[in-house]
Amino acid sequence: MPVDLARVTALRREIERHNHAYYVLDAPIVTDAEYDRLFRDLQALEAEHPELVTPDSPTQRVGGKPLDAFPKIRHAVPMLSIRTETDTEASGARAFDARVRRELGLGESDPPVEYSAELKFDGLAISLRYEHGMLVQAATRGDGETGEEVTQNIRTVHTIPLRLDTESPPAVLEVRGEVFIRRDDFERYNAKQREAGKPTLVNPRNGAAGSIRQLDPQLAAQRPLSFFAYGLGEVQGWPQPATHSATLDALEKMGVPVCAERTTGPGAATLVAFHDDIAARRDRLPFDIDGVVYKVDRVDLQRELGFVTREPRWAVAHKFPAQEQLTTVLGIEVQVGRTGALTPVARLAPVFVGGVTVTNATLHNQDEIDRKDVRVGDTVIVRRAGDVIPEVVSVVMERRLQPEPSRFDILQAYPVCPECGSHVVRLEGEAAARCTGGLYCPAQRKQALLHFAGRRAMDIEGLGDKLVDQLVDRGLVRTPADVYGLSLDALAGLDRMAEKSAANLLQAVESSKATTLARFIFSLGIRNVGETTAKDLAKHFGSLDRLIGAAEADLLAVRDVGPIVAQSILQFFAEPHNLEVVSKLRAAAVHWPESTGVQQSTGILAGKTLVLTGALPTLTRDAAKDLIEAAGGKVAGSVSKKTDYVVAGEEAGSKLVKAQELGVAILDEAGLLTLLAANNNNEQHVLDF
Ligand code: 5U1
Repeated sequence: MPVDLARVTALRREIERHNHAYYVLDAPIVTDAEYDRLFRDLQALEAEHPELVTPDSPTQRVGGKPLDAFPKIRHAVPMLSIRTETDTEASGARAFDARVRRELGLGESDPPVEYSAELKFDGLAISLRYEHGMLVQAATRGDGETGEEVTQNIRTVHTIPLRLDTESPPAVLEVRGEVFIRRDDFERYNAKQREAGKPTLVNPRNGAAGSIRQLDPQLAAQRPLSFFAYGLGEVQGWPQPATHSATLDALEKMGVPVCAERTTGPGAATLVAFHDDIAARRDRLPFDIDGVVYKVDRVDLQRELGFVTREPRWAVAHKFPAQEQLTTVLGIEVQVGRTGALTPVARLAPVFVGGVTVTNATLHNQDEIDRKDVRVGDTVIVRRAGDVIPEVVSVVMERRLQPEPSRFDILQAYPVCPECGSHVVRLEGEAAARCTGGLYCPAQRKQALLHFAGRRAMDIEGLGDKLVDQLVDRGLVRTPADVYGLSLDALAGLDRMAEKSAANLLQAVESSKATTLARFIFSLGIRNVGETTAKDLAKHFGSLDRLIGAAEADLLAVRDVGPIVAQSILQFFAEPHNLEVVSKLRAAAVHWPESTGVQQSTGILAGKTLVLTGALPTLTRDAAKDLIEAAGGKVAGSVSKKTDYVVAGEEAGSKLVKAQELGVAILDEAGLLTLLAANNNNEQHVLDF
């Protein structure tokens, strides 16, 4: 063999081996860089010696020239369809077994029939023709007799071998199966398309079918298609195994992808168990299926059973309830969540999908409404998979009403919150429109109260979620201000509230009145204002009224406050309902020391960012954080180039490694305390928050 041919052949073998490991086994054995290098070497050699290019070369997977139309192909062996069992319950499997036994003339005392069970993939049926081991042709089913030749597109499917991996290939081997798109590939592809402002695929099934029917193979090559084999067409020169299951095993050995989710066993019990197992795991499978398929395993029995009108008597598709249906959008409303986000919900004409009647489907947010262009009156595809909330997948544009209904805009339809009448805003960079009445809105009540009472906020011990649920559900507390009006009598009627715990709670409520400005600001639950920002704001403004009266420019002057945080603060205090609650809290004697504020922290750690990792010998996380912040420093959650110090304790993990990589200064607890001692000697920064 000439040197170049030997090298080309060796490179192809190696690349195909890596393709199989990567695409079929999902277990790559070389790095992407190494794979790219091999691929480029092969491309270069083929460019130098065009006479060495063969159709089975991995370089031929990238897609050739666009076609005007697909040539028609007559299938040597018709591509049959499969009978569907209409009974979607497990009894459907028993009905199939009973039919098979009757048709084979088996009596009750005869042994059970051996069956093979596999998945019914939701894609496009394809026939692959291998001659002497080489993929020479691929065709769609068409009407079963005649299909369309889609060889170029099929070559771009990486999981389909261009050459069978066997020393003695059959003269002819037609492999039949399904081209489909995995869910993760589908999501990844759509995300990439969205980012590039390009069209997305509606769902994996349409995506697979549309890609194969694409006349431009270069476009098909960009679609993340997969393939599983489930049967044979014409075979010459190959002693086909005696059973269907052994046939699939043999195909798999030749490098043809066959789904691992398959089983073989005796009688209806095997089928029922498989059906139930797959039905329970359907939503966790990496690809969509629309049911399972049962087949008589022995090929001789299959022949004996034969066909009726293009459907074999030896196989049946046992479908699961459809996960997608068409319906109409009767209206679009919003639901206000615990954090104040307004989620648009489509009210739908009732439709049976995924095993239940669906009347609502989430539209997620304004961007999703715009992207799918959903309007009231539209016919839409609604999807319900497992326990996931039903969602509108896409609009059937051909059925849009005329004249066209107008676009739905959340802020226009809901300028104020439907729950509490507070203003609705959409912050820059946020997907959700939100109610600004955080302290007042019934939808946000429980969340707001829990946050308000939290340890790092007003620190009301005993006011946890169970108690908050009861207080809100019984109408005893509507806003955080109501907490200060609770009495022993009111608490006495609550579940699991002994007199002692009621008294303790009231004591905790009383103690919480004396707080700090930073805690109070944090307790308000202003969006994007965490504990550190609350401290920065308290330090900077010194008084609540100065914060409430601050203009955007004043807010932007505060350390680490950017336009988004500033907008959140402005919108919170612009809502009269919130001011009303703040005023009631003050009237209830919630108080804190105020000051004139400081423009710049002067502590020894002013402007420094520290990261804590591992367990410190004496200080808790919270205590260390308090000390650092009191010295003007900031505690961040992750290490970056901007980190000034990492304080590492025992069992410090990846943050310590990262600090070492980036050359960030590392302290232990003693080192931190030494730094802080220097701060304390430097008495100038007495802060009053
Ligand atoms: N898994 C599987 N899907 N599927 C579809 N097997 C299978 N067999 C089919 C079809 C249409 O047809 C044969 C029974 C002819």
